[in-house]
Amino acid sequence: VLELWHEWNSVHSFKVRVVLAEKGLAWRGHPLELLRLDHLRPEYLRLHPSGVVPTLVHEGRALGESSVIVQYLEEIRPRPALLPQEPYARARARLWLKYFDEVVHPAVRAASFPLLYRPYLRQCPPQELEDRIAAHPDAARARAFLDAARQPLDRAALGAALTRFTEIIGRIDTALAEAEWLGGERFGMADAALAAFAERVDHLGLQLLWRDAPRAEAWRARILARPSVRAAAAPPQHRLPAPAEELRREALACLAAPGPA
Ligand SMILES: N[C@@H](CCC(=O)N[C@@H](CS)C(=O)NCC(=O)O)C(=O)O
Repeated sequence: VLELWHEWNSVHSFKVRVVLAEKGLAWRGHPLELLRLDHLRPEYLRLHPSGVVPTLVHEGRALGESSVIVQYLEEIRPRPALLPQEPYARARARLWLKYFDEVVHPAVRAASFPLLYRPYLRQCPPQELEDRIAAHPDAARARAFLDAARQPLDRAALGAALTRFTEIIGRIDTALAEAEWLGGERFGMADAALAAFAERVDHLGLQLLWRDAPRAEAWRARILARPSVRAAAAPPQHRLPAPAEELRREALACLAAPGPA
């Protein structure tokens, strides 16, 4: 049986849940709450020493890195295929996975800390947060939690993240001039990864970012209606509250404000 240590509100976990659903694979979930810092408990750090989610365990063996996990799933369950057969098309699908990990995720993180996590982290007893975060193997990641709790909203950083969102949407739109899906003629791994981005943009209440990109906007509607993507979404009891209207407006104002010279 496949077991997945994941967080319902994590985009990397989302990507893996979409692929599991596309392939009709049964899995047993071990949900962690990142804001409670469940991922820093010793039992999880033994499984994934970097202290990030997700981790897949198959036949007693643990595997981290969401893009490696989804390609592993492709190999153990080749049908339906989510990677094209033709080598160049296959390489391009892998480039989308890399783009998601290296470009999309940092932007999602930079927007999610102020808009989704900060309201919760600001309410944590400061000493408790500090004690728990001390176990984080990555000092920069630990700092992001502490800064979100203590520092004023960094408008320039939020504006930069949302500018990056519009660039990502632009890139999706350009790619869709060639085919209906990022994966080509059929839904594929690239779509599964970017579905997590589309879902997060909605969660943040920033749907209007798609409005100048009609092909991407149509893809967003198709992808969010897809059964595997719906199955991957957090059940209401696990879904973090969306940003309050005032905060959402502030975020859009950060996007509109000119960046530093
Ligand atoms: N490259 C890793 C990154 C995983 C990652 O950053 N996961 C986030 C959630 S989307 C996480 O665990 N964050 C916890 C933290 O920053 O402390 C992968 O693709 O699995």
